[in-house]
Amino acid sequence: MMLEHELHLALTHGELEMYYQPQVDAQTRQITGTEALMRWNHPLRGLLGAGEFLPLAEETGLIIPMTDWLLQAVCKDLKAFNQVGKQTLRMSINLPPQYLDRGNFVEKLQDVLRRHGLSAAQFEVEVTENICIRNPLNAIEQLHTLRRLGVRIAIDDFGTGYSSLSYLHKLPLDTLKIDRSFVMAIHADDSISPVVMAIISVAKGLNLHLVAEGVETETQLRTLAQAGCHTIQGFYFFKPMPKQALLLTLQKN
Ligand code: G
Ligand code: G
Ligand code: MN
Ligand code: NA
Repeated sequence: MMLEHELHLALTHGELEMYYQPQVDAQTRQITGTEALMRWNHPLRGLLGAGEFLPLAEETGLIIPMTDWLLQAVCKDLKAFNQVGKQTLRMSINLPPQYLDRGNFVEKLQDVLRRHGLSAAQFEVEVTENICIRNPLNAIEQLHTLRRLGVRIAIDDFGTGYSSLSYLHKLPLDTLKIDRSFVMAIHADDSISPVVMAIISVAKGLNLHLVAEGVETETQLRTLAQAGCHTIQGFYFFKPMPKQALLLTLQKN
C-alpha cells in the first residue's frame, strides 16, 4: 500500500523527477513545445507514472508542495532547454484544481519566473473541466489574470469529463487538447469519427490551437493533420523523457 508518509518522503528525499514529452508541429515536424509530466523514482517500485501517485497527492493535499516543487524544477530545466533549442520552446504544465483554489498560484508563478529570469509567455497551463466544478469563479478569475500575464491556457482531456460544453466560453482558452481516447479510435482505413470531427470544428469555431494527444500511428498523424490539428503529441514522435534526453533531442531537432 502506498502511504502518505512515503509520498511525503519522496518530496523531501528528492525522488520526484520531471519528464518532458515533446509536442511537434503537424506540418513541419519541428518540436515546438513540451508537456512537463511528473514521475516518482520509487526506491523499490521503480519509476511511477503520475496516475499512480497523483490521486493520493490530491487526497492528502501533498499536491500543493509537489506543485511548488514542480514549478521550480520546470523553470530550472527550461533555462537549460532555452540554451540548446533553435527556437523558443513552449512549456506546458498541468495545473491541479486545488492549486488554483489556494488563490496564490499567480503570485507563486510570477515569483519563480522572476527568480529564473523567464518570461510568462513561454508557459502554457493545462487545466481540465474539473476546475469549473469546485470553485469556478475563482478559477476563471485566476485564469484571466494568468492570461493577461501572457501565459497560455489549454483545456486538457477535452470531452472526457461530465460537464457540458458551456464552460468553453466561460474559460479564457488558447488551446484545446484532443484526448488520447479519441485519437486511439482512429484506425487505418477508417474515416475520422464524427465525434472527433465535432471536437475539431468546435475548436476551429472558437479559434483555438488544436493539440492531439496520444498519437501513435502514421494514420492517426495524417488524419489529424488533414483535419486541421496544429500540434501532435504522442509516442509516434516521442515518449516522455528525462531532461538530459530532451537536451540531446533538441540539439538534433
Ligand atoms: O504522465 P502520466 O501518464 O502518468 O499522466 C497521468 C495523468 O497525470 C495525466 O492526466 C496527466 O495530466 C497527469 N499529470 C502528469 N504529470 C502531472 C503533473 O506534474 N501535475 C499534475 N497536476 N498532473 C500531472
Ligand atoms: O492527461 P494528460 O494529457 O496530461 O496525460 C498525458 C499522459 O499521456 C502522459 O503521461 C503520457 O505518458 C501519456 N501519453 C502521451 N502520449 C501517449 C501515446 O502516444 N500513447 C500512450 N499510450 N500514452 C501516451
Ligand atoms: Mn496534460
Ligand atoms: Na489529456
